[in-house]
Amino acid sequence: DGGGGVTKQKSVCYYTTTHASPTLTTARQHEMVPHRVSMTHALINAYGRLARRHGPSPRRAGHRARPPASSSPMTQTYQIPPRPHAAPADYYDATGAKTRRREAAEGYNLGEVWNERARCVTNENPVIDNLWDYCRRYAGGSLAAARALASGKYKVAINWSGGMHHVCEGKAGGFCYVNDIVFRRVLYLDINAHHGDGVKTAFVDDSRVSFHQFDGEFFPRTGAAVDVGGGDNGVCPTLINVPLQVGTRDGRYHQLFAPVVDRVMAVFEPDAVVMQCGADSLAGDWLASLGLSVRGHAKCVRIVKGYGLPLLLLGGGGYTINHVASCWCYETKKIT
Ligand code: TV7
Ligand code: CA
Repeated sequence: DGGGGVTKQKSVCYYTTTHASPTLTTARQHEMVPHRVSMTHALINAYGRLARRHGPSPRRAGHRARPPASSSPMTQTYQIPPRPHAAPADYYDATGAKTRRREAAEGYNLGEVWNERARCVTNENPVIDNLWDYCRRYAGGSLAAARALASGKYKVAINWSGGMHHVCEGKAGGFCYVNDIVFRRVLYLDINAHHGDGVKTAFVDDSRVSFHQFDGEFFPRTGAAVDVGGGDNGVCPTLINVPLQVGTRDGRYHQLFAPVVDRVMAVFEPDAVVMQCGADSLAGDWLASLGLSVRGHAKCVRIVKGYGLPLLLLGGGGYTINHVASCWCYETKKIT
């Protein structure tokens, strides 16, 4: 029970993963690794949105941390300790155990692997320092956030360090290592500029909607409008793709977003919503070419919040990092 019927809950539960220092080497090793999330966190903090601190101290924080029973706005930060020079060449298997076996890492699409389509060795999911620690913490934040919603004490939960929507069937992909999105009996909405391919199989009995840049080339190339799934012989499909042209801006985006979401809400009547708020759909992103403004991006969040369901907000992509921090800070402010 997501506790959707309880009217008294107003509070927002906030989790994130930050780095102790923005100058950590890990911050420079990988596109996704969290300098931009630290920036977001610092900005939110600077705006005074994180007035009260709860939960374990950073030393003890981690995936075991439990949300506090308080109903006031709260923060919980999953701090990655500064150990930049630890074990650089170690690979990690699915259980987190270290392995130096190259084949094992390749099987999980980790480190330097041969990419058949690009016909070259790629390293998009690099084995960064403290990789497993990083995964445990961002996924732990999403789990704790989901638990906070399920407890009925919170109406909205946020984890800007989560939203890793490319991980599928034990394979890292597109800068993502552990899928923190896969929950049952919920509506999944994805406004990241990329198609949320990694959650497709897991949400086949639920509902999943991704809005994404689509031109046949853009990573991961999937997500055409005809590619719907689930449901009963094409009736009431549970997987819905909304491909968007390069340069799609606020007006056109919302023209699609509002009615699609409204119809999905009416048909599926979800008990809870997980929303991946990747900020690479903003104009001027370094990787993607959509054209949302910060207000336009936040309007999507506002539209979804308007349905009053327990709502889990996750981060995701976003590669022009000052835009990312502004966007998620603005959304945090608007929702609290
Ligand atoms: C959030 N696009 C994740 C989005 C993942 C996108 C890709 C790059 C890229 C990688 C780099 C780099 C890049 C300018 C862009 C097929 C390839 C083509 C690597 C040269 N610059 C999210 C993943 C996507 C790495 N991958 O949804 C090092 O862009 O297109 C691809 C794959 C093979 C590898 N080559 C690119 O936003 C969860 N990568 C610069 C340096
Ligand atoms: Ca998307």
